[in-house]
Amino acid sequence: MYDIIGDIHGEALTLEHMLLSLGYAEGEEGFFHQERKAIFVGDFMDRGPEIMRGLSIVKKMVDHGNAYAIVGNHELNVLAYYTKDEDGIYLREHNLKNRTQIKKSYEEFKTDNVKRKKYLKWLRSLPIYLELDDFRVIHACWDHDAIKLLKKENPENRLSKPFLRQIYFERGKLFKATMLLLKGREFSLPGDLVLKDGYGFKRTAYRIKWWEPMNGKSFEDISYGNRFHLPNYTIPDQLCYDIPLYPTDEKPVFFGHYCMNEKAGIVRDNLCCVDGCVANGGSLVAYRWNGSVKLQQEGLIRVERVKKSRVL
Ligand SMILES: [Mn+2]
Repeated sequence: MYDIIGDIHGEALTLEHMLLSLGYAEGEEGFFHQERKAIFVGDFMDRGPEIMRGLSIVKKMVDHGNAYAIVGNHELNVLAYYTKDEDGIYLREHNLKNRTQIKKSYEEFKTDNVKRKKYLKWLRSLPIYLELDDFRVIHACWDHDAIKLLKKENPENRLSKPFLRQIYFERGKLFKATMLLLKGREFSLPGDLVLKDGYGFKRTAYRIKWWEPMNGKSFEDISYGNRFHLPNYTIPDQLCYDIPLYPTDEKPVFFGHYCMNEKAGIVRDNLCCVDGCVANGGSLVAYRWNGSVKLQQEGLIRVERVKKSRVL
């Protein structure tokens, strides 16, 4: 049986707390459970206070067969930041915006080059999506077409150096598919609709539910995981388009990414978001899978953020 655990973002103490509350014990080879395995939905990097320690806990579990882990968009960004193309140019430009985004990871990494290399290598070895007999796991959005394309073009299912170089060079279909899986679906706002987020920045697109059609809905209805409100009026027909919806009769999908705070949890009988936004004032969320095809509210576990206290 499995425990699917949401985005960690360097909150190592809270992660330990979660593992203990799920009945895992810590041994010589890291955390383990006699009957269960943990599954991490990605986003180990950035934000939190102990990124490398969080990575170390998860890596140890994966190395000893006690967990699976997939990558999130923050791993993609960090990997692209540190990977050069054939001409020696970084895939993700080292400008102020990109540097700020990975600041916390960068600061920890620069203290230990050996560890940085070890963790980057390990992140490049993790799968992008995970398909088990009974359910599927993806960081942001399970899209059959994108998965199909990746299966064909990247059968290794990893963010390897050659794959990253290829998609950042081409910026084509494969890049788009990877972004869709790791960042989710976004809706581009019409040019005459000016929207500002909580920071006062102009937004041209926002995150939407990838499991619901948009026809007849309002901009707010289809919004999911945005920190700003959208107009509550119906999206004009001419702006609506069909998205391939995840079927209601297929295996459950677990995902993270959306920073849902107390709203994290079961979206639908076969969809569950386990990102409780722990690094941003929320909690760490997990789902205890006990073999039920239909997801159960009782499966959800929430652990409040444990603040790192100073050792006196
Ligand atoms: Mn994410």
